[in-house]
Amino acid sequence: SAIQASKAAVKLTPTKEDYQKVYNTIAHILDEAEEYDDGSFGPVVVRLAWHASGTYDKTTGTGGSNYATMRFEPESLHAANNGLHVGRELMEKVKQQYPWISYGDLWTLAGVAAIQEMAGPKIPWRPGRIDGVASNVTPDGRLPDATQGAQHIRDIFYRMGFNDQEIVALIGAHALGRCHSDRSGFEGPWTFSPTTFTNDFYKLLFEEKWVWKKWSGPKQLQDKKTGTLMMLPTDYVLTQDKSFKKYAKAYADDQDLFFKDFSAAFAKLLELGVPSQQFVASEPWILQTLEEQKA
Ligand code: HIF
Repeated sequence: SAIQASKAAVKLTPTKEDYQKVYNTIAHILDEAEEYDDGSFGPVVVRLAWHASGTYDKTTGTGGSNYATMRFEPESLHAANNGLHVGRELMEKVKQQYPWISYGDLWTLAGVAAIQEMAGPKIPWRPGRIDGVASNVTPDGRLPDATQGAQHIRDIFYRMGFNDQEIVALIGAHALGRCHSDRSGFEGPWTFSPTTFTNDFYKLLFEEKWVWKKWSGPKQLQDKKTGTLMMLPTDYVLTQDKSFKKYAKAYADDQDLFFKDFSAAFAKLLELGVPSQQFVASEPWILQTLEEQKA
């Protein structure tokens, strides 16, 4: 009928339910990893969401998740982004199914889905990012260098607008995933359960004895007991710097506190660089896990 035809022509604003559908599609894809790494694309997608957001500079208001500039060279080729083509290509499949979503919304939503599906805390999220152009790419050097110390971590994360407590809460995400010698040069996972979100990163940091790995690769630490786990110099600094250590110990002792603080800090990270008037909802949404939707 004419009414149906005109309805089809109207471009409706996607609803929370539409984004929940995208979340669900992403969640299923994360699980289709089989032989890849530890059997999940979750960790690499969390890293994609973070690297898309962590270029933010509060002084100039540039960078952040708004324009999804990692789609363009040279940002896609920045050494810090090595290996993230894996996440970007996975998300391309989702984009084909939901062409109306912006890349910035898609990548950040994927980070949320990955954390929630890997048993992490709920991450409040809302859409509104728009696709930018190649001239919006950020300069190299805005993402952290894992070989450095506390001063560098502060320089990088204060530039984004985070404080010491938020920095330490964020770094607990290294409970997930692993380093790849062909991407960053570093090698190995931080925890024994790299596809489950836990506070094990902090527990291991304090409970294990960490020694420098003897190898030709970049300086990293390994646990003395098994030699199978790793810490980056920037991770180990959380046990050395007085202010960082206080928070890291609190998160080692209290998983609920870590989940609460991580959720707030990661939600903040994902919104960096997005003008508030662009968001379609005044408050971020809580999307449901696949498991919750079964009930
Ligand atoms: Fe990472 N991070 N990150 N990171 N990161 C790597 C991998 C992951 C830093 C360095 C590295 C955060 C902060 C910092 C994840 C998530 C987050 C790797 C290995 C390096 C070198 C890449 C590879 O070889 O594949 C540094 C220096 C950071 C500042 C201290 C965030 C807090 C922890 C912001 C964050 O969320 C995840 C997940 C991975 C695992 C990726 C994978 O493919 O498994």
